Amino acid sequence: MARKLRPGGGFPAIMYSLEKAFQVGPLRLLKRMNSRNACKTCAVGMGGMKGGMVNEAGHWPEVCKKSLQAQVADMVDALPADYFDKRTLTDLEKLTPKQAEDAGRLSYPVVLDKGSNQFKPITREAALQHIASAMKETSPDRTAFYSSGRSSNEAAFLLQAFARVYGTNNVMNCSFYCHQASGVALKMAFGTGTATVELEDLTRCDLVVLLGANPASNHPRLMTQLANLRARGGKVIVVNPVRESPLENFHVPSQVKSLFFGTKIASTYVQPLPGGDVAFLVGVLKSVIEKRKVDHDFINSYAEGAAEVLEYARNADWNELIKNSGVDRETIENCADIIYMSKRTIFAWAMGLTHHASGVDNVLAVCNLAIATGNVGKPGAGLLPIRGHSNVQGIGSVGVAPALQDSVRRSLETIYGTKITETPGLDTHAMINACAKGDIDFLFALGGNLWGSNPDSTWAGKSMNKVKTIVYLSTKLNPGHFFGRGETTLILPVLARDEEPQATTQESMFNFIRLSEGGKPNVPGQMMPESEVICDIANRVLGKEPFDWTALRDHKKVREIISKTIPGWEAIGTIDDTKKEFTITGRVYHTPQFNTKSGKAIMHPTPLPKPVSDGLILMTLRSEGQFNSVVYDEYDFYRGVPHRYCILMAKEDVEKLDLKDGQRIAVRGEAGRMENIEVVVGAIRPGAVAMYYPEANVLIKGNVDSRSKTPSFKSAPIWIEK
Ligand SMILES: Nc1nc2c(c(=O)[nH]1)N[C@H]1C(S)=C(S)[C@@H](COP(=O)(O)OP(=O)(O)OC[C@H]3O[C@@H](n4cnc5c(=O)[nH]c(N)nc54)[C@H](O)[C@@H]3O)O[C@H]1N2
Ligand SMILES: Nc1nc2c(c(=O)[nH]1)N[C@H]1C(S)=C(S)[C@@H](COP(=O)(O)OP(=O)(O)OC[C@H]3O[C@@H](n4cnc5c(=O)[nH]c(N)nc54)[C@H](O)[C@@H]3O)O[C@H]1N2
Ligand SMILES: [Mo]
Repeated sequence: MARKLRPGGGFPAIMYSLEKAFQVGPLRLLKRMNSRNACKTCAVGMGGMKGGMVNEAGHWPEVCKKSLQAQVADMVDALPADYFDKRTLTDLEKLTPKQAEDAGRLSYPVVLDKGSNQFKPITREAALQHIASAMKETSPDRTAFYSSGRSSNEAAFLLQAFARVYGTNNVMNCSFYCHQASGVALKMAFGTGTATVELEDLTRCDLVVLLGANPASNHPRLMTQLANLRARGGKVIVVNPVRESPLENFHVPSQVKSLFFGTKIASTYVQPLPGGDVAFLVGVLKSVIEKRKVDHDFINSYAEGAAEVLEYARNADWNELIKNSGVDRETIENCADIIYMSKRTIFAWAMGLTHHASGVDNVLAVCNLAIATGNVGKPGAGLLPIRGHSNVQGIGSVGVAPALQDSVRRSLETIYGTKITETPGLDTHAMINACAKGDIDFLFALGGNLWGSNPDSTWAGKSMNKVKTIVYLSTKLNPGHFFGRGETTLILPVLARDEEPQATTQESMFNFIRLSEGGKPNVPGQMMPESEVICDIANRVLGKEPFDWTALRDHKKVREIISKTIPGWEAIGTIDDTKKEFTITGRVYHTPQFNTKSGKAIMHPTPLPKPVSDGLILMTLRSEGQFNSVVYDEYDFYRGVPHRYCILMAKEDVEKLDLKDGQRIAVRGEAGRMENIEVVVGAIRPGAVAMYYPEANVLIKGNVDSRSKTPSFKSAPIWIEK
């Protein structure tokens, strides 16, 4: 059966948006969409003080179906008051991610007591008291604090400051499972861990190299930028083992011609093996060297480490590069031609590069190529990690990470009148390992689905079950609340940031700080602002001396402290008066002056990774109908995959294994097995297969990159069993 692959965007996107609008009322939705709040979905950064449908360059209207989807999800009715009375824990464990999401908004606190099989409503006072007692009963090194990327900078700053004053550096965010490899590599190469370009640079470049990213589903606003680039005669090289049809042809809903006829996006489509990017990029560099097109003026003046990296690429064996990358020499050379002929190239990437044991090398190889071709440190060229959650970058910037910069540590010590421990904090994977060993008594999660984001779900669940008390601050239910439970588990309902009584701020992937003015709650209930919960607990645990935490319920005061503590964030201290959103200083490089000691960019050798399997390699991906572990629709519209329990395979592999399209099989991985999986023949290269995250996490072992500590979610060996 031939799959119906669809181009991206267009009328189906518009129809979907209308359908969503009628679920909650079009006027009510329009009002929310237009409110002055940063978009809740990805980190492209829409909204803020100019209104929800304006982008960072001031362009209106910027609407995206994902943004509508997330908005509608927060506007649905509250969970019924007797929801938990009617369901035991055993019943709740049977919910699919979609059923948990569809249950409604959390609007009252609940607790799962030790040994109980039933969540029960609890008063807010009792819940907060319970949390404070649990923290007082244990020692700080047996506690851990996690944040997802949807919360505000204010709540995130409070969380990490509280954890540190309490006495631990076990503070981490979802980044360890996301873009950590980008942060590590960019820091090694340029001295800062974020994008070197701003949104406007995408309007100035003539080539985008898009590696391991599926923006049609995950960052739809970027598709407009890519379509505009093609319209002005520029090129797009896509590097992706899956032929994502919207990356070939996209119908931009806000552009009439494109809406009807579509816009070609990829001018070149390269399909490497999963994990083959280092070899591909070294191959491109080798070809640039062989054609004598290295920008020697640039590297002589502005780079270090070039000799070794160029020597390594020059000596690399073509056959090995071809075999390791899975890309033929002609294609590699063709990409090299396009890149050195371009005047201004932006290299953009997402999880296809970071979710590997060689994640940091992947990103370093991108940096090397950008430096060798002089494509960084000037307008319209540079490096662009396409970030995940809408405020994941801000949450890291304000200190929700195990390691604090020395200057930040010293500022915190002065402000809070206490010495901050120097015991190194745990990364996310190490923290779950510590749970497995029984070393963690108290775990606090500001949003997210920590259980669902882990590799080896069975291990993650068993490990978390050993924790004495786990606290979730959440807006909606997800299976992580049930499988990622501790001996005692508390779920506190919180307001989404466009429902908050006070303004909050967010940071986009372009280092731009936005102000969100907040709003009214969508449903009646006991939801609290995240910052208020944190201040209340801090007050109960640490008392009023030497520092009064209740005073920090005022976000303006928190912003004042952030402005004095976090480098480059000075302007946030006056944003309430000026209303001026701003770009963090010292991050965007329009001149070749970098943040390293010498001021030069640094190239690093990138050895080829050992292939994980000579059989099938599994990548776990997002479908068109999900946001991370939250599933809105079971069907993956663009790829034509009917439901989430499928494995996408190349025709060649299906024939080789004597399988048939539509056949049900079992899939075995290093950590577990999944039964009754449907084979779907699709546009994926031979040797690579794809399944959906988070369900497929039951298959994968946590093989982490030694530098970023990120699990190899996109290169796991698997075996098919009939
Ligand atoms: N609607 C929506 N938006 C989202 C999210 C969402 O779930 N839904 N999630 C948000 C978050 S937190 C993140 S991090 C981003 C994720 O955004 P993406 O990174 O775009 O998402 P993924 O589906 O994980 O994978 C991206 C692509 O990488 C390719 N790929 C896999 N392995 C390799 C490889 O080895 N090499 C190369 N070159 N490509 C490979 C896959 O085929 C896939 O097309 O999106 C954010 N935005
Ligand atoms: N196999 C595999 N595993 C992966 C990935 C993969 O591609 N493959 N991707 C990884 C990546 S990139 C990431 S970022 C992680 C995601 O990890 P997380 O960020 O931890 O998970 P999410 O699924 O985004 O969290 C969803 C939950 O957040 C809560 N929530 C939503 N909005 C708010 C809010 O405003 N405030 C609060 N307090 N809570 C809110 C809701 O309860 C919702 O159910 O997963 C990682 N795991
Ligand atoms: Mo992410």
